Amino acid sequence: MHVKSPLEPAAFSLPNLRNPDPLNCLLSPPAAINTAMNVLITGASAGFGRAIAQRLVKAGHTVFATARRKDKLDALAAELGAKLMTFELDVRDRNASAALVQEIERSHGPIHALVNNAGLALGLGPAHQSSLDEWDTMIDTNIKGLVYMTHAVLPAMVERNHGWIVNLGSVAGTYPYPGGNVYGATKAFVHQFTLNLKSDLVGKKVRVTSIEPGLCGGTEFSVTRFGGDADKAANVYQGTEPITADDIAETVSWILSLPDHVNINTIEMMPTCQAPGAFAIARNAS
Ligand code: NDP
Ligand code: 8X3
Repeated sequence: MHVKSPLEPAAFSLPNLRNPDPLNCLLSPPAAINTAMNVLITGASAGFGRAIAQRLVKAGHTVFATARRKDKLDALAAELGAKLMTFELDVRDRNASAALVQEIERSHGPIHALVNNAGLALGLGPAHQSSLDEWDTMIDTNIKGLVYMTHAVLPAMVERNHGWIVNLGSVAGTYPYPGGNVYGATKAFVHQFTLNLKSDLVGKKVRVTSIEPGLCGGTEFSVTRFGGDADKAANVYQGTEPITADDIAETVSWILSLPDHVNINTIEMMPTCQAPGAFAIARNAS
């Protein structure tokens, strides 16, 4: 069953991907989207979340943009118009997360897709010199916030037998690097939680994906990681051509355009200038 938003008429037709008409394929826009949907994005005030919101509104979807900084969300709403609705939300607040999902579904109809994007890294020091408060914040945001939002939307998606949950993981969840300690571990959780959801959802038309990018520039990620030190953050990208937020937005848009029988479990993406590193070996260590 394909569910349409109660707000919108079908703005796009579902492409016939099983028996494509070759001429039609050539003439169709490359990013044909299913019918217009309601999409909730966490962390939409900056970076990936903001770009995803822009991309999906342009594709005809209605976006519920959430984050803590209401002024940034308001600026995005001024740019994108009535298809973007803004809601102040700290995903670490379990009750607020559940209440917001209920309120949106009551007043605007089903949430067809959730993009669990809100997240952060704090610090790049070795574990034995790290701040426990920063570890708590990463765990509370990247793991618990994502779990709260997922728990809030999932039962209704299963009931409707339709939906998407798109999680922002990271290559840091697969490949260890010095200073990645808790940040990388939170993203390993995102990877495994996504796959475990897939197991529970087998046979359902509720799709779950973990997008796991590497070096991405042009967002606030590194500025946040380095406590607001913009110069230190800029050094991370010196001489590189990183992935951009628009690349991530395009990927999310593609995932949401796929027919009901297709689930993308995991997407790992790196810029061409990046690759996983070699094992570290300390020689003559005391
Ligand atoms: P940004 O720092 O640019 O944006 C992070 C977003 O998360 C902001 O909108 C911020 O909004 C929001 N956020 C942070 N904490 C909370 C919270 N407690 N409640 C609600 N929203 C919150 O980062 P990116 O866009 O680069 O990263 C987005 C996601 O992608 C993160 O999960 C990150 O770990 C992941 N990622 C990033 C990579 C990169 O290199 N940039 C690579 C791989 C993964 P506000 O402060 O207004 O609440
Ligand atoms: C962000 C990518 O390599 O800084 O998740 O951890 S990395």
